[in-house]
Amino acid sequence: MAGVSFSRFLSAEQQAGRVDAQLRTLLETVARATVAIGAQVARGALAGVLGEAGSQNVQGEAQKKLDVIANEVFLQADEWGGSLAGMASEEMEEVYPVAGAVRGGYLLLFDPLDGSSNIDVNVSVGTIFSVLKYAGGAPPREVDFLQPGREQRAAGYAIYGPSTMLVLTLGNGVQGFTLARDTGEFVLTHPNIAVPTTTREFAINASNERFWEAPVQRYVRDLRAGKTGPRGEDFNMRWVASMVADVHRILMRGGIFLYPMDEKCRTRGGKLRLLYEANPMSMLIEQAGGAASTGREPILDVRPRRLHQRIAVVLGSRDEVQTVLRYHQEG
Ligand code: P6P
Repeated sequence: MAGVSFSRFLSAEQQAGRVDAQLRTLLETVARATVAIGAQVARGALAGVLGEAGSQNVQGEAQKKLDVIANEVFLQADEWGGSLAGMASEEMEEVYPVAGAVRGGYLLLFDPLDGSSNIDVNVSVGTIFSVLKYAGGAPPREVDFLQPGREQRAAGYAIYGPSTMLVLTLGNGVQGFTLARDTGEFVLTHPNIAVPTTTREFAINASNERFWEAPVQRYVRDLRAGKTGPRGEDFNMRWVASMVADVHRILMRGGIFLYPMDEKCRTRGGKLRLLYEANPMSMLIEQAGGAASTGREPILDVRPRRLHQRIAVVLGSRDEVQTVLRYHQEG
């Protein structure tokens, strides 16, 4: 019911048997961590935290100071809640087993600050998270995190935009919460989000066109041809270069997002990371009635081989994703 607090929502989900006490505690801790990260992001240059941290992450990308701060906030917030056995992050090469004897039954994977290259220019960024089950007794190893996306117990993101929102799925639809800054509480404002089945809006980094595979080149060429082309309709384009912002727009009004395989990123397996970007976003999109594919198979069915594995992503309005798959089948 719109208007209820995040805690009240989780209490109802626990009573309905969709979350247990450990997962509820974990999600409440994650929500609090995103409020803290959002507060740092909102301070921008005033906090002296913009710019480069002078270090690189496991991807070889320059870390922004806020990347590092956001990662620390998540680690500290979630380590002692008693729900986790371990964590993994875009910003950490190895998995992070939770210290201490009290290990919980879940694994938390996250991109603490997705789209961080946008921070210095004050464009929306976000935090993406994914929750997997862990039944082992020993400290978890990388192999314990390598579960197909369909195994996720929860997935979501926070978007730090004009408002801060938390969007979450527990496998029973998608719910959107807006941060009430006066109370610091997330309030249910977008219950049961549904992605429109069709769209006239696509999101892709068009500067990579010459590197795309032929089916994607043909697909985007036909979109750009508009009414005079084979689609017979005009299309609009958006590219925020912040996956959270582009996916949030699609959840709100439909659309298709593509970061396809291209010759530039082929040797790395793609641009976006499977475990803590593509999988959580794909679960959200599927739970909202959309589709998410590598271009050849559902993303959530991919069996991960490495922690920081990358993958091609085509997700959004169901009918439009099916159209892209048809272009791939035509070769
Ligand atoms: P490009 C941000 O770095 C990110 O991982 C996603 O959030 C975003 O969709 C993509 O990369 C942007 O990539 O090549 O357009 O800068």
